[in-house]
Amino acid sequence: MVDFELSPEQLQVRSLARRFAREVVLPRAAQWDREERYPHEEVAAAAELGLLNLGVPSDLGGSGMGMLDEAIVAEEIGYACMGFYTILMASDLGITPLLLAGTREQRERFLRPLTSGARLAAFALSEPDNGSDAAALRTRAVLDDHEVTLSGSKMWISNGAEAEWTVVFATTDPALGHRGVVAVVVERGTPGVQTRPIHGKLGQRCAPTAELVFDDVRVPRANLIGAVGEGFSLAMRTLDRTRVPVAAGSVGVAQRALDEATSYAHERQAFGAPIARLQAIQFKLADMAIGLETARLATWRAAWLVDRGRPDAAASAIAKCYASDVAFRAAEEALNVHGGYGYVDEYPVAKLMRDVKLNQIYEGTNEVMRLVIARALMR
Ligand code: COS
Repeated sequence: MVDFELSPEQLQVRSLARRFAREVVLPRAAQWDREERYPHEEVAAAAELGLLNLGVPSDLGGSGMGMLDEAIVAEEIGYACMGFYTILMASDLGITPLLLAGTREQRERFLRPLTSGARLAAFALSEPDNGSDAAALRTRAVLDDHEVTLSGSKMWISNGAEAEWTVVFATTDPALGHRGVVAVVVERGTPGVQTRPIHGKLGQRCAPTAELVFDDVRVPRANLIGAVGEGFSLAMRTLDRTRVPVAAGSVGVAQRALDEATSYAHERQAFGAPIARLQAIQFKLADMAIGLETARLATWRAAWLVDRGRPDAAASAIAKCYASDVAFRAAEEALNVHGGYGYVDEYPVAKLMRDVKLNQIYEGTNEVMRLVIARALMR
């Protein structure tokens, strides 16, 4: 059965997230962007409302949201500020490997503490020399009976310096390819970990990004998540899920672009009337609406599959790729509707475009998404 009606609980979640996004996040987002400032107080406020670490199950003190619920929240937050979205949802990316493969003891130890206050997790897969070819990672993990020793470095890590702990993917032997990969939790403050903030990003400037350098970092073997050699498939299974909220955040940006463009088109006069009367503008708005509606459908379907226990790599990749392409195009068209005003900070559309560019790149580039989709077709 197909049902497009949200449940009363989902409508409640949406209205909570919408109010927070529009009253707290949206009015401050431009300033955070200008100052490249991490919004401590607002992240704490989101945590207070239960909008952080959405996937932590209720038996561990969390919200225990399903993927469609997460998508609903992600869309609302993405509407207000994609950088703020990344702070919140990169934490859900960090907790997902534990949800999938953590033992009861590991979940208690790492997930429960995240439910009090503004505590973040992070996920470290990419490296300075390895992004799309994730199986070629070079960070080394040497295992003995009691400890794992890590050396190497991880790049582009959202929340890397702020997180309470980070799931780090490393190899026990590069010659084993993906079969040598392990996933291990590294807590903040562990000796030998250096964090280097990355500055100068085009967009999402309130979301902190770091390089993490590991110099003979020793953690208990009890921090290994899942079996030795299964780290790569754990990373892939994680991303099959977390690409859905990326799609949803993109849908939020597409909706915002359409709203901003529509409102400006009514306000701006040219040739003796509001430009909203011009078919050239109307067609742009109509194309944005087509993209928005279809991207939301693809996103909700991918979320629905996750919630049914049937996460689908291709469905998530289609949603993430399509929604982020639609959102980038919508932001660009919103800028075109604004003309010269769209190109400066006075209106929010330039920031929408700068911010959403990253959605086409992170959690797997849209080229990798097409690879995932094509491989599913060839099977
Ligand atoms: N779920 C579970 N297992 C998966 C999987 C998935 N979605 N995708 C692949 N695997 C498993 C395969 O089954 C295979 O295991 P076996 O050999 O035991 O069968 C193994 O992983 C290797 O798969 P594959 O050969 O397809 O891997 P590739 O090295 O060709 O890499 C891509 C595949 C490119 C899709 C992968 O490297 C990728 O997703 N890269 C992008 C990484 C990314 O998103 N980075 C962003 C970091 S977070 S901001």
